[in-house]
Amino acid sequence: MESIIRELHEIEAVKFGSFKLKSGVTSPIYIDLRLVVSYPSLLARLADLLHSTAVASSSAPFDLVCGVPYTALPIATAISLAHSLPMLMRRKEAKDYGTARSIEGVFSPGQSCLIVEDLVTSGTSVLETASPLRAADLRVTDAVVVMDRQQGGRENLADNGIRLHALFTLSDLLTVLVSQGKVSEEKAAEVRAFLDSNRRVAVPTTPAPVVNPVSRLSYGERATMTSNPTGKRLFQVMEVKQTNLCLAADVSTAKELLDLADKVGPEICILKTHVDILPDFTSEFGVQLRAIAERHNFLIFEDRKFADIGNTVTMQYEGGIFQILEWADIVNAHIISGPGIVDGLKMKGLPRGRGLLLLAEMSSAGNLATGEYTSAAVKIAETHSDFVIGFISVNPASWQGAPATPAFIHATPGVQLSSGRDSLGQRYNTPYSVIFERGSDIIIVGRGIIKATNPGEIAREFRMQGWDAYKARRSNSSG
Ligand code: 5BU
Repeated sequence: MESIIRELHEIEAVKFGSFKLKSGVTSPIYIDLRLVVSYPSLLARLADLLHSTAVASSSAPFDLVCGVPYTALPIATAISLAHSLPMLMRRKEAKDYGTARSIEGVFSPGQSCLIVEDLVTSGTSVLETASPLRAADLRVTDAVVVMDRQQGGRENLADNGIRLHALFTLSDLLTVLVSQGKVSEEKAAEVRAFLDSNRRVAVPTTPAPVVNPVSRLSYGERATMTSNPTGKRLFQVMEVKQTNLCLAADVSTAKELLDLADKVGPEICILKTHVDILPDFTSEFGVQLRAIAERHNFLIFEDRKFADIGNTVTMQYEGGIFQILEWADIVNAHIISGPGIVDGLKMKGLPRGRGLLLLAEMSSAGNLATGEYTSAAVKIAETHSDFVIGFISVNPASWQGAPATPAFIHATPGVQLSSGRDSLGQRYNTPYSVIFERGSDIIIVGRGIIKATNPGEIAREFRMQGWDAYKARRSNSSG
């Protein structure tokens, strides 16, 4: 330990000054392990020590190793090479092309994965890497780091079922540097005083897991609570097919859409369309899509986002080129124009047994559907619960004042295998976050699936993640 600390000091990886950490805390000391890539023999020794520390303190061997991006990636690679331990890489940003995976590498469910990190303050970065690994059914029980800053990381990780192993602590570092005459007693005292006043840096708050009666109920049980035939059928399809995945089929032609519907059909409960983007739309489209929907037992949702007065939307729903009423089981509407829009759509839709989703929240950055607007959507839904089957929501667990009843379903767009954004304001959460933490029922996934080389395969992964999160939510709330 002493020689490693000396070397880190020699390469100027230990810096004194005033540094703002990721946790927001300002620290008088900063350890910059990114420099280590320039010193291969030091990198190799660090990797070796980290590996032996983790293996010595763990009861079972690890199948895989995964570094927290970015600083720990070369360290994890060095461990992987030296110990023939296969590596995984977690993507930091959501990718909207290629495979759209959040974890790169080969693994099977149930394998154990050691997390490697440079240093730990609150433990947030380790948890951010553990989360998608766990969502992929990997076992994450141990993390090994070069330095524990002794600011709550160990405790925060333990609270999340992860044991922390460190080569040394910040106190060790100070002791060694003082004894070697590299740092004055005064400087060390200043850092120790900082440590004493920042003993527990909290993990930034993530939405609290949902523990309410809705989350205990199965989709099947909720099917019995709604009077709308489409709402009932939707819950039943979800229960029978074990899927809470809705595909946003935003492809460029009707032909492509129908091909995709057939491929992904087995994995989904709903296929969502934007019919006005299809240049080759013909009146046959609805019939063809309904035949595929019947074959694979899913519902069709035209994401039309009606927004006009009641009288106009009756014509837009039924008429024009698209004749949406003929083929879409579900449509949605903004409530900006007031409850008359629901009356108008209901006049046409209810006799046909169709259902309506109200836009209570949106996924895009800076949208205005928040607070009282969201509560107003719930009130309108309640007065029209024969036709309104639920909401487009993003964070229903946090709804204050007017929480919706279990008869209503929540569908959430902005879902990818890792959280992030696109370049035009779309914001992404993971299936686990949407279903377990935010209390929604359906994940709506577009580019996360359609841009993948094998949409059927990636849809299965989304389905499994969404379903696992639903099962986890139910067992979490039944205790
Ligand atoms: P994406 O490719 O997964 O970002 O596609 C999301 C889809 O959901 C796309 O069809 C949007 O039109 C739709 N969407 C959305 O992203 N956000 C919203 O608030 C609503 C719909 Br409402």
